[in-house]
Amino acid sequence: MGTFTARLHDLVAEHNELTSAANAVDTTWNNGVINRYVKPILTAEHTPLYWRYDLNEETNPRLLERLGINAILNPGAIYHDGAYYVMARIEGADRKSFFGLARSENGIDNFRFHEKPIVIPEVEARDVNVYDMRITKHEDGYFYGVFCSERKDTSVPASDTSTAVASAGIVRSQNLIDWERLPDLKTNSAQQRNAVVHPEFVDGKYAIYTRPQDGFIDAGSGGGIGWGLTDSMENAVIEEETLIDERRYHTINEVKNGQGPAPIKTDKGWLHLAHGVRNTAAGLRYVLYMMLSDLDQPWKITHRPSGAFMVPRGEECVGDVSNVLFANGWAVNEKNEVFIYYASSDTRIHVATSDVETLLDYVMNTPEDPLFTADCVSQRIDLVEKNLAIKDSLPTACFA
Ligand code: M1P
Repeated sequence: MGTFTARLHDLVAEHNELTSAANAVDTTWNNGVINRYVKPILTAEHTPLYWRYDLNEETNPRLLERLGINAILNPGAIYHDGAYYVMARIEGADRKSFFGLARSENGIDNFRFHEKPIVIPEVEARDVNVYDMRITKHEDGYFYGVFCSERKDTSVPASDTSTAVASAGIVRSQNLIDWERLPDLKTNSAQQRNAVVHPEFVDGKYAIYTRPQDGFIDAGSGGGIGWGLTDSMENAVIEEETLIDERRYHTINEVKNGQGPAPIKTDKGWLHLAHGVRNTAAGLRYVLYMMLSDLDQPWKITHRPSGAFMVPRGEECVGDVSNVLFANGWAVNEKNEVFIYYASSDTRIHVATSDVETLLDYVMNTPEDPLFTADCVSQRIDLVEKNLAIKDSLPTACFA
């Protein structure tokens, strides 16, 4: 077998084995709220070979990879027509990200990409980079995709080649594949990332979760998760942004936070997933947290369980940007099972599963962070004392 044929055979066999492998619940860890899974659902190596290699022996006799993929992360997600879709952020070796739509029948493995990367039409100010799409199925009938469009900041001296401006780019679609570009979201904030369309009209207007940020992209100077209304998505303008979830000193979102996917509607309120960031000696640490907001007034948070809902674990702790969990997509099926698609350390995508009832129990019955260590101790002692009061009815080993 010649070099080309032998290499092609091996590449295809390895790729096929990877993309067809079954996933399974990780039985080494269980907190009762979610199941984690043994394997990531998507890695850079899962992307189609024909997106990376020139498969023509005449032009690529050594079968070298031409356009490498560095990482796959931060997917938007949706359950649609009986299947699970993720709109993955795929980062090429050139550092630019693009979107790829992958579909799975069961939501936990065997994700297959649509034939080509998704084309995001440009607006006049060209996007230098696009990433982190949130997909919302809106009651107006469209799927909206809101993503970060990053451009060079032209107000800084030419010698500054890294300062960027982030805007919320908006697209809409009826089939998740063909997207119509709408003008970027306009707000009074200098920067806008982590924007998400709320699934229903509020007072006859479109509602958008935002992250007001005044400083430059790395400054982390935003105040928290915001909310605003716009008359139209064809020219989305938010005149007034209100903070609905402020950052607080010595919490998991002390440095910054951002709304994850569009919230899930339940009979108890809107379930929210978000990320919170704090600083450590090893750099920023990104974790996930949840909240519940009022059914009729989604901007009013009614429950804030203390601390993190999910933190990086094991191999999730290490990657291109270590110590990061980020989730901007989840999917709910007819059985109210919830599939949380999260990325670890800006490198790979995983799934965690739960269901609406369990998440509501977690959100409504986990106490809030009392913000002072003495109060945290009292909170824990209350729990201990309640358990000690029923000690005789439980196995002795519970109190070891
Ligand atoms: O590197 C971690 C994350 O950093 C940014 O998140 P945020 O918008 O909250 O600052 C984004 O670049 C995100 O894509 C990335 O995962």
